[in-house]
Order: sequence, then structure tokens, then C-alpha cells
Amino acid sequence: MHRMRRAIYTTSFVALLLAAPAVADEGPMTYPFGRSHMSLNGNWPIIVDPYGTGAVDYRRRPRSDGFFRDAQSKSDADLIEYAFKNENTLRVPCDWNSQRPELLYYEGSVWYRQRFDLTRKPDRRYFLYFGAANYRADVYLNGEKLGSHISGFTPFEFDITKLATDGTNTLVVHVNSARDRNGVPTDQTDWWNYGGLTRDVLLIDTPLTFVRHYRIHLDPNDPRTIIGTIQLDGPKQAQPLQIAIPEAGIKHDVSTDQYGRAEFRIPAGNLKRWNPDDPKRYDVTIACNGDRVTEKIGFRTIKTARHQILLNDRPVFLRGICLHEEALGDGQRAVDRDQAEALLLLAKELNCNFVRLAHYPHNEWMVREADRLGMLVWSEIPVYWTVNFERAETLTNARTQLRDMIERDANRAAVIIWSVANETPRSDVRLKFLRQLIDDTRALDNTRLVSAALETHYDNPTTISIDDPLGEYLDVLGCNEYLGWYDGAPAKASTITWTTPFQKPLVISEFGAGAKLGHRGAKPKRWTEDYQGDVYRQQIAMLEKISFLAGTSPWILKDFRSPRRLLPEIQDGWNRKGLVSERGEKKIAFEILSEWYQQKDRENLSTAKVQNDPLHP
Ligand code: GCB
Repeated sequence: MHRMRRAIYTTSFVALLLAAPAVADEGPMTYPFGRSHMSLNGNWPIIVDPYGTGAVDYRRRPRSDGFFRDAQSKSDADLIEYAFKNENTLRVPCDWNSQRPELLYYEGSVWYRQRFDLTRKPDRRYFLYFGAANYRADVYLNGEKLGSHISGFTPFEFDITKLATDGTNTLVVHVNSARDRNGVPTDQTDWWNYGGLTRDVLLIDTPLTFVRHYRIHLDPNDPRTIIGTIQLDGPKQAQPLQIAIPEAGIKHDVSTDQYGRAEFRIPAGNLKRWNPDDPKRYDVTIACNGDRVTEKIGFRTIKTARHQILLNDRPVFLRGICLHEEALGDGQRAVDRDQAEALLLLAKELNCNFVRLAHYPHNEWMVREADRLGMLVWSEIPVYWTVNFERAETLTNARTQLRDMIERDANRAAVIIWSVANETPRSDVRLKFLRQLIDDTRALDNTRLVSAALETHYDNPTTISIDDPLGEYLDVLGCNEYLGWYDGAPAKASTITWTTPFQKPLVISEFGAGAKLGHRGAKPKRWTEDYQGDVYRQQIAMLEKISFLAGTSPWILKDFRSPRRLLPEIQDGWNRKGLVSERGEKKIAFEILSEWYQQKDRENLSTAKVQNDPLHP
């Protein structure tokens, strides 16, 4: 087990997690794409294993080390019933469901194999990095198990320095996508359970001592100062480091302590602030003796003041839209930079400055592209609907995902909100569970806002109150509502007043209605673009009257695959609440929202100007 940097969470680690506050220095290294690496993406030979034969024998006894790990090393004299074949491949990164018609609904085991050649250098360390595998992965190198990872949307990594050999190395990964009642998410969701090695796989090499983690941002309490932390990994824990932002004339020396850790404070000078209209990023270099990482990082602050959200101390209205991590096209996980860019440019066309990345951490490209293009981000973990709030292991799973999401994206100026839950029914045990996640979030990152998408509650037939007790612990109230769709006819919105006992900004994190592209008809006819458009018009009129509203992210940019959506000829396995079809064709409501957002943008500009103009204090 010494080879494994981190993977499956052993009992003692779980006990530690539950007992102690979340630790910041766990998880894969910061910015793996910025390290010396070789991509292992490509076509991987696979075995589809519906009965899990590679994992358990005919008496249901677990095969301790996985059956297919060395299937290729058997000789012709052995009984071989299963084997990888070079021609039978799946593309990595990609879900398997969209690659073969017979795998569209498949939820179970697939074994993947990849070989790579290596000439090891004595002064380097080698790591295998997986962007994500949905839902569980067991990883073997040269016939030995490296470890396992549970949860489909966060990265994991193994130190293979000792196990890798010169010449050809064989990597086998068993991915199982079975849904789990006790998992995070649980077995009921409203999205496609895309299985497989869905994100990049890298072979990274580093010096013996390298910069494992770093965080750098403006001090939320003193935005004229840059603060940060650095964590080294390797034998030379105490040594001098340099932080450089050449364009801003910043060069700062600091030393790590005996635990490889350094903290720093640097005057920010006249560093330009990152914002959606001017997403300025600087090349930031962290260098120690023998290692250096350079990455583009933006600097900004985010906080709240009563009902407002303040970006760089100016009020900002979040003109948002929800997104699933699904590419424009015929339904597949979005996996690369181009797909992320295409989705975000569509959001830009909608005049958005904000996206809610639903309902799990999206791939790193999505967040990096948001940073580059100037799109504020709400990022969340899949604590969705009815996860098993009673179970300690479910909480540990959620805490681990939260930590890994935060660790991965902590240097992205675009990310302003971490959200811990979506539409979770009220109960004491759920409140305790979510409070733990909120406490963790604050302990891991005090530079962003914490939210959750809450359910609505009627005080009386015309008053909706956001009074979920969780609200007390959040910075921003999120709330999903479906007036005009699940809740009455579109005009019902005009009868509703909103209240809340909390002095906090509200983001309506979902509203919407289903429409099949091209279906037209009189307003009351559901599934038409006209009906959806009416819902948007009525919603906008209602939203304008909510004094504590700080933003919206309607559901959803694009039609997306969902096995819950079974209405023939309308849904056929697609949730139709998109403002565009799965291929990106716009529906009527797209234009309605985009016009409203244009108007909000103008209003925001004028209020922000007045607030910051010394002539209008
Ligand atoms: C919701 C969920 C979202 C669903 C959506 C719907 O409230 O948060 O995941 O897809 O409603 O379409 O019903």
C-alpha cells in the first residue's frame, strides 16, 4: 500500500476524517496538466463484463486482485476464457454508453487495458493520474493492485515510482458504473449514468521533491494582499521557494518548514482584478529547488452584503444558466476543452455571466475555460435528492468529493460558489449531514461563498418562503422552483410573493419547462416552445419583484439524456427543458432569457458604476 499516494479510504483514514477537520493537503497534485506528462488517452482494449466475472468467482468469492489484471500474461497452455483483444477498444476519455449502441443503457463492469513504455530516470517520480472514472475504479499496474477509487466526478492519482518498470508497463482498470443506493449520488437521479474512464488519464513525472499543492488568491479580508500556501512532497521538505508574477513585477522568496509547508503574504500592488468582462489572468510561477509550475491565475474577491453578491466589492447580478456535463451533439459526456468552450460560448450568447455546473464537479476543462472566457461558476457535489443521510460512509464519501472538488479548482477565479446539496428533503439527520459539509467547505476555503439548492415551501397559497433551517448556515440561498411546470400553470407566477427570514442574497438556482424543438402551438399546450416561452416570461416578471434576488440559473442550457424521461415522441430518454436542443438549435425561450439578461447587464453596469463612483458615495 506504500505505493499508493491516495486512493481507497481505509478505515483508519475514514475515522480520521470523521474525527478531525478536513485536511487541505490531501488529494491529487495541483494542476496535473502543467507538469511534465504523457497522455494515456486513446483507444484502450476492453472487456465488457456484465456479471462481474473478473471481480468475483462462481461462489461469489471476491477475486482478491482482479481476474483480468494479468489475463494477457497467461500462456496458451492455461485455460483462457476471457482476454483483451487489440481490436476491441473504447476511446478514453469518453463514456462507454455513447460509443456503442449495445452499451447505451449498460451499468456494470468494464475492464480497460493500456500499455505504455517507460525508461525510468533515477531522479524522477512517476504518477498515474485519472481525471475521473464513473463510478468505482480498481487500478492494477503490471499485475499488482494500486488501489481503488469511489465516486465518478473527482480526480485520483497513484505514485507508481516503485512499481513501474523499464520497457512496457501494463495498466488495467476495472470500472464499474452500477448505481448505489448508499452512494453519492444515490441510485435515483435525473441524468444519464455515463460509465467509464470519462476524463483524461496522464502519466506524470516529477522531480523527487516537487510542488504538490499551491493556493494563491487575494486575502478576502484585505484585498490589497495576495496570500497563499505551498506544500512540497518529497525528501527535501525544508527549502527556499520563489513565487513570481512577472507581469505584475512580483517576485517573492519564502521557505518551507520541516513539513514541506509554506505560507506567504505579498502586496498585490495594482494587480488587475479578474471579472467576467475582463477575465485578466497572470502567469504565476511557483518554483523550488528542481521543480517549477506555471499557470494562469486570476485574482478577485467575492463576498455578500445583505441581499447582494459583491464581486471585487461591486454588486453583481448573476445572469446564469444550469449545465450538465454533456456535450452538444447526440448525448455524451463532455470530455475536452473544445466541448467545454462550445457550451460556454452558447451561455455567452445568452448574455450569461454565470453558470451553475450541475449536479457534480464537471471536468477540469469546463472550469478552466470558464476562467479564460470570464464566466462565474457555481460548482457542486452530487448530494442530490435522497442520498442516505443516515449512513456515516455516505457522509465520508460526500466529504471526500467536496475536498477533492475544492482542491482541484481552488485557484480558479471563476469559481465563486461551492454548493453542498440539491433539493434535499428536510430532516434533522440531513441538516447534520449538510452542516458538516458546510463546515468542511469553510475550513478548506474561506475565499468563496457556500450555497445549496433548497426546496420551496408555501406559507399560504400565494406566499413562498425560503425558510429551510439550512439557510442559516449558507452565504447564498439557492432555491429551485417550477412554477408553471410542476407547480400550476405559467400564470401562477404572477400570484406569488416571496419571503425569507434570512438577510442573505437569493439565487433561483432552477426554474424551467419542457419543450420539444419545433413543437409549436397555443400557449396552454405543454411541450411546445410557446409554452416554455410563456413560463420564462411569467417567471421573469415575478423574479423582477423579489427584492433579495441576486441571480438566477434556469434549468437548463441544453436538452440532456435522462432515463427518467420516457414520454414517447417528445422525450424519448431526454429531459426537454433545454433552451436549445441537444444539438444546439435554439428554442423560443432562448431569446426571451437572452433579452432579459441583456437588460440586467445594463442595469448592473449603471448601479455598479454609481456605487463605486466617488462622486456618488
Ligand atoms: C430538479 C432537479 C434537476 C431535474 C429538474 C427537472 O429540480 O434539480 O436535476 O432535472 O428538476 O427537470 O425536473
